[in-house]
Amino acid sequence: MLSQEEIDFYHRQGYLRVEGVFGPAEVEALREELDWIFSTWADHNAAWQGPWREVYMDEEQRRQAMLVAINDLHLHSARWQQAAAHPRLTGALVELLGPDVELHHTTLHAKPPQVGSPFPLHQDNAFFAHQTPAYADAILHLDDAPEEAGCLRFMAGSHQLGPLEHIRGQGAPHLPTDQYRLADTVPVPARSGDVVFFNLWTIHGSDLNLTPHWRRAVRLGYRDPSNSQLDGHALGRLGWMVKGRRPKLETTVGMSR
Ligand SMILES: O=C(O)CCC(=O)C(=O)O
Repeated sequence: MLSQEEIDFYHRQGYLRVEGVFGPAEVEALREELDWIFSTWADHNAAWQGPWREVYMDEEQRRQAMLVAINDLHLHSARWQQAAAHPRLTGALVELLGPDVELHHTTLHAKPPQVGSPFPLHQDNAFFAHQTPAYADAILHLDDAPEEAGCLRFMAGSHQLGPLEHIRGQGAPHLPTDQYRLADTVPVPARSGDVVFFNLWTIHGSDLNLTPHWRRAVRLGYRDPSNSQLDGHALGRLGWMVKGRRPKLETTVGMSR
């Protein structure tokens, strides 16, 4: 699925965009299902809060910024559960993580036209900490995401810093804005059907969606099943094996009973 060059790039830079993992008809079917999720389960008032907003947006933008989000859409929709086991997606994950791959969570982040909210720089480890970096997030794009639409942005190679202290208790966990600046990140524009993979420890964020179009993306988090979770979302929950087998470990054996 991936070339050796792509695998090396992921390990060196901490992220990787893979084009056309999902075909146009597959994307269209998932978009239709998202319409239903939008009108039934999704939170339409999910923009991240915190003092970082003063740095990322002017006053008018702060008043208008919006995000539609929901965690674990694969637990609400069979079509999304099937998407999480897509052969090209899981084929790439085996090459990044090894033969055994467990789905940990899914999350929708939909930025509405013109007012789609930014994300402050952070590591996802601050939201679901694990013992090792053997964890890859895969962001599936349902719409084209050029730079002006608030595409993902990464601090290249930052996963090598390991887990960092985040500012907590003031909205969403985030890194100090004076030390970690969006201007120092690499934008990774993508097309619908592309998947951007990144390491749990890679620093990332994104800017406002200023285009007249939605920027809908779903994050699917996968781990080596022997990588124990320490804290955060879905702690204590066994995930679905999308490739290989779960090793019998002290830490997970009790969770199966
Ligand atoms: O969707 C985005 O623009 C950023 C998402 C993000 O930061 C994340 O999924 O951790």
